[in-house]
Amino acid sequence: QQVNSTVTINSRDSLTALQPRRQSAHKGDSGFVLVVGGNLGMPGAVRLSAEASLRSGAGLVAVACHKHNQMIVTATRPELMLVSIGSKNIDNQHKVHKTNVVVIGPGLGTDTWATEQFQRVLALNKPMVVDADGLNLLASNPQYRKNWVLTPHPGEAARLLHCTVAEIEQDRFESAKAIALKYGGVCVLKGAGTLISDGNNVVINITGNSGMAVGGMGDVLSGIIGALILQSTNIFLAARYAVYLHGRAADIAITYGQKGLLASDLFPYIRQLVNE
Ligand code: NPW
Ligand code: AMP
Ligand code: MG
Repeated sequence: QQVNSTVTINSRDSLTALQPRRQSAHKGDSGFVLVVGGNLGMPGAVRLSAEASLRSGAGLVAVACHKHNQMIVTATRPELMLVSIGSKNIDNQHKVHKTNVVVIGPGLGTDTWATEQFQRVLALNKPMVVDADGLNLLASNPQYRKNWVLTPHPGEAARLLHCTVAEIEQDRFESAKAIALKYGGVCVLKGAGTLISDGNNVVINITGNSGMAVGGMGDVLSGIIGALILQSTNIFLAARYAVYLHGRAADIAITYGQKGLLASDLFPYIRQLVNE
């Protein structure tokens, strides 16, 4: 039964997921992603996610991170803006209000600052990608929404379903479905053969390789999904195409073999693929 309900992602999906950019387009047309995370010790996670959104075609990307990390994030990628959610500054409030999609979780941590960021993002009521520590916070305070994509690896999935990693891995199809049904939206259950489920359908991705088993790789995926939600009318399709593209970029990037691949090595290929 599981095999019958499984379909693979093929290149036709890509054509419907991405609209071509109009010749007269301006940056506002391509959409605005806000990436929230980057607690102390983890500026890289939010930096990788934010660049992934830019490289996937977002017109504007802003980061909300711990104030100690703000300089490193923008100094290493000056195209990124900084915002502070909840600040009373009018210009800042305007930027947060204009955001089309929020990615929350990369390097967020689970301390008081992180919890506050998470609550503020939920109150914005925007389409969201919830990854990493955003999922850990969600697991301890479960909520149901239709307009989010949750991107757990098996460890995070086990926290979301309050079970063991072995139980998740024993039936990944049912686990992906159960997360989407419990929390709403779309679940991307990561790992070799990532599964994407909207609670009814489960789709298996066929791209990617073990070179991706390296820190930062999931952070890049969250940014790609954020940008593709902007460019698609359907979060399920956006998630499927983002997972496909992420794995395909890694397949192209392993010219010298799987060991030693970096998450940031994917950026040129992500850009190539969104334009194909
Ligand atoms: P183990 O170790 O195998 O026993 P966590 P994280 C399990 C940020 N990062 N299959 C694993 O089990 C992230 O964004 C920052 C099975 C362990 O128990 C997060 O905010 C980076 N089990 C934060 O760090 C780069 C698996 O889950 C636990 C599994 C923590 O995220 C790195 C580990 O997961 C990172 O992205 C699998 N496939 N994968 C930066 N440069 O700033 C994991 N587990 O505790 O959620 O830790 O994923 O590293
Ligand atoms: P994270 O654990 O959040 O950093 O996410 C890791 C990313 O790399 C996910 O998109 C995984 O699906 C992918 N990944 C990790 N290991 C493999 C593997 N052996 N084969 C294919 N994809 C992998
Ligand atoms: Mg991760």
